[in-house]
Amino acid sequence: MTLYEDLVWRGLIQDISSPDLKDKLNAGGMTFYIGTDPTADSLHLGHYSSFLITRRLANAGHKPIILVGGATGLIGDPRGTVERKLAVKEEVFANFEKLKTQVQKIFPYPVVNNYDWVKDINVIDFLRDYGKYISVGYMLSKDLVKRQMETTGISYAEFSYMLIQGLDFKWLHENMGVDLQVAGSDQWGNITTGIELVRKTTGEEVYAMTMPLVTDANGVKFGKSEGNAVWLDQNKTSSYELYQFLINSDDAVIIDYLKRLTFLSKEEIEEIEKQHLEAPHLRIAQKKLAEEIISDLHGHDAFLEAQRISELLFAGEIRAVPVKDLRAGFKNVPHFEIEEDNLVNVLVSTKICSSKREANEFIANGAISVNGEIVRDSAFMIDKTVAIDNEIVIIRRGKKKYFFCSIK
Ligand code: 485
Repeated sequence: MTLYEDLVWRGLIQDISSPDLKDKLNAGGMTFYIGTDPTADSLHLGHYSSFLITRRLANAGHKPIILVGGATGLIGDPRGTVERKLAVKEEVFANFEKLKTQVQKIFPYPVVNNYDWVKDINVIDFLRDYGKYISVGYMLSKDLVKRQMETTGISYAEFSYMLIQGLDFKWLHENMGVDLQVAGSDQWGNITTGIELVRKTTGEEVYAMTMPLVTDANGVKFGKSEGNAVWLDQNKTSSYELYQFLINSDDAVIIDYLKRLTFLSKEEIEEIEKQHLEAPHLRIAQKKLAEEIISDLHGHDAFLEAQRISELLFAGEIRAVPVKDLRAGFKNVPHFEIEEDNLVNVLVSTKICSSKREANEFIANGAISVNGEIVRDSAFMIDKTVAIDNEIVIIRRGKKKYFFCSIK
C-alpha cells in the first residue's frame, strides 16, 4: 500500500488542494506543518487525533513542523457560533509554554511560534503585504465566517484571523521550506487563504490536506465526554478516566477509531474486527484502542494500572483503589455529604433507602456494603475511622447501585 492509499483506507483524507499531492505524498521529502492555538493549558484527545498525522507522514519520509500559535491565540479562530472572549496575553503565553512541552513529549518534532514573526509586523505592512492580496469576497465566502455572521456576528479581529494563518504559511514556506499544511477539515478556509497568498505573491504552489473530524456514533466531536474535553495531561484526565472513555467507544465507530487513532496495520485491524464481530460484548476492539492510546500517551504501565483499577472497581474491591482514581471512578454516581451516624440513619438521610424498615431489610439481607465490605449490623457506625482517607465512604446497595458519601 502506498502512503496515500493507507491514508485513504484509514479515513484520513477529507480534501486535498490538488491531485498532484498524491504523488508528492507517496514520494516523501515534503516539509509540512500543523498548527494549534494555545487556548488551554493542555491539548485534548481531538488534538491528538489530528497530530498523529505528523508521525504517519514522518514515518513515510516527510518532515513535520508543529506550530503553536502565540499570535493567533491572541486573536481567536472563528468557530462559526459565538465570538470568543479575548484571551489574556499572559495566559496565552503560559499556555504556549505548557503546550510546547506537552507536544514535544508525544510528537518529537520542531515547535515554532507564530508570535515570533507576527509580533513586529506593523499595520501598514500587514495591509500592503497580505491584505492587498486577499479579497473580502473570498474571505466572506468561508463557511465558518458566513455562519458566524449570520448568527451572532463576527468582529473585524476574528474576521482577519485567516490572514494571519495565511501569512504563517507564506512565512514557513519562505523560511523553513514548508510546502504542505495539514489540519482537520474545519481549517480548509484558513489553509487555502495561505495557498492563495503564496501563489499571488511568489507564483509558487503550496498544498493543503485536511482530515475529517473524528466524531462518535452521535456525531459529537471525538474527545468530548459529557461536553467536557478529555485532556492529554494526566493531571487533568487520569489514565483511568481515559481508559473509561475509550473502553466505552460505540461498536459502530470502534473499527474506524482503530484505523484513525492507532498505528496497527490493516491486517491487524482486520483480525481484531473479525474477533470483535464474533463477540462484541468482550470489547476486544475497545480494549485494544485503550491499550494503544494510553500506552502512547502515558506509557504502557499506566495503561496496565488503569485496566487493573477498572477491574478492581468492577469487582467492588474499593480499598485497593488509589483515592484519586476512586474519585474519578465514582464521578458519575450520586454524591452525599453526611454526618457521622449509624448505618441505618445514613441510608435513610441520604435516601439510599426510603425508610428505616427498608434499610434494616437491605442490611439483614446482606445487600449493603460499605467500602467494599458487606455490613449486616444496622448499628454499624459510619465515622472517620471506617472512611477511606478519613472522608470517603462508598456505599453499595444491591449488585450495582453505588453512592459516594463524604463525611463532613
Ligand atoms: O498558522 C496556523 C495558525 C494557527 C493554527 C493553525 C495554523 C490553529 C488553527 N487555526 C486552529 O484553530 N486549530 C484548532 C485548535 O487549535 O484547536 C484545531 C483544529 C483541528 C485540528 C487541530 O487544531 O480545529 O481541525 O487541525 C490540530
